[in-house]
Amino acid sequence: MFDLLIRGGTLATASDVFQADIAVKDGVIVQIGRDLGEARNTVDASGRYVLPGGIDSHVHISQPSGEGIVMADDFESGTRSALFGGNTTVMPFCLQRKGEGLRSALSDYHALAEGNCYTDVSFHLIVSDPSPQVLGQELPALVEDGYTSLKVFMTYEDLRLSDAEILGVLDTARRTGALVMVHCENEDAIRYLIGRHEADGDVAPKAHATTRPIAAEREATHRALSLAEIVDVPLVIVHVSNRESMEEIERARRRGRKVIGETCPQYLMLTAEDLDGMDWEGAKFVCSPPPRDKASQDACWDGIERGVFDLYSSDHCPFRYDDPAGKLNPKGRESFRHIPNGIPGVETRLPILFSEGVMKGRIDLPRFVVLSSTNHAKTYGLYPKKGTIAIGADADLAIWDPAATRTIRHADLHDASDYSPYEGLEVTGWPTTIIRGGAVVVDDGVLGEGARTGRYVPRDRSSLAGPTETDVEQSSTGGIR
Ligand code: DUC
Ligand code: ZN
Ligand code: ZN
Repeated sequence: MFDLLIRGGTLATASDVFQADIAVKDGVIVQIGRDLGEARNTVDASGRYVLPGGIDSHVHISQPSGEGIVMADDFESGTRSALFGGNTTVMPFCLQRKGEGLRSALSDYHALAEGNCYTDVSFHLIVSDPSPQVLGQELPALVEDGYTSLKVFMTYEDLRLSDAEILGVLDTARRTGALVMVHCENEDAIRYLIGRHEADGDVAPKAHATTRPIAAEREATHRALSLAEIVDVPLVIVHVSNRESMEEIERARRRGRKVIGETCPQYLMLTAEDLDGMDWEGAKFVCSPPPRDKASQDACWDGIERGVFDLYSSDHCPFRYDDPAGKLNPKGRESFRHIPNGIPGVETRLPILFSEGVMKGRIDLPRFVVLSSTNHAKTYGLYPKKGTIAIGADADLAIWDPAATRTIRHADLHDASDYSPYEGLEVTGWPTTIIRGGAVVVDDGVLGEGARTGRYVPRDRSSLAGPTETDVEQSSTGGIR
């Protein structure tokens, strides 16, 4: 007797689309085929797609922000929103504050997550203070413990690392097998431009985009890739917004570098014009790097289609708009410089890619699976336990109704922000039933009892980590095969 049977659906993996039933026992897929037998519970998936549960490997939840600023989502609301958007695992960032150790940051972060998650969760680290103690002792021990990825920033006064510090982090990554993600924007150039705009009294939200030009992102991308080449480690370039940065990634790959590229819905769907809203409404779209123009959108779609991008993540980083602790904080009303950076999107990430990508014929279903789940698992050491439909894999599944049409309204979403950047967007296709660890946690749009039982998942080292000599196979475009 199985615990669960999912009958009659069309399954899709990173490589195949086929009709089959799935049998689940003890949270794991145990059979895939026809006439599998009896189960305690059955889900009828006929007329729907059964896909690996989405993995969003780039989200921010309960992250300490500027003074007086509070992130809209905690683990409860953030993972609930993720779940309704077709995700069964999310990977938020645990931020190390300057002077703080990584272990103490992690123990605080675990305490926030414990008992509050609707999806499984696993944590990246943000290293802001790479002291000898952190690089020599803490980080190597934490990689052993399953914290196998970390992010560094080239921008933000309180987070940015110098090139020398980044080299130190990369060197530790090479020794330990950690995978490094980089936020690529040139802080000094941005500071210079902010100063110029403020001197001219040009302080509305739109100036956020003009003070963070493509050249600042492209230069930092080139520099980060060069530093990784000097140390000989792979690199994840996160939230890429434009063609010039994509070209840096492709050039590095042609030099034999292992580079993983990520883009996000905002670079496919928004432009800098959205920051130009009346009454400071443009603040709703302030994120970094900023959305660019139509040509950059087209370039990012091209990168999705051609494999320049291996990962498509939300970069969910939610702040409420009409809130003194959010976008309209007292200083944020005075200058773009004080508007917290980030936008919500964990629930709309996959419906947008499904509708704009699959339904509009830009990508096929296997590529959707690759971008939404499989490559996240492969990149960050969760594969093949997660990210695919296979015997022995966790029964983490999203059942999509390809005929469901919706107009995105924040009122229908499940996060704790007070707006969606995609309000009014019409989409076709929605994940209606979600199975996590073999439990039906969303049943035809209704949250199941006991759904808040997501677990923390320690991770293996990425199969992509380590020096280039121990190369894994990359596709013709240099991405993950
Ligand atoms: N970088 C992110 O990855 N998310 C939000 C803000 C930022 O700068
Ligand atoms: Zn970033
Ligand atoms: Zn982010």
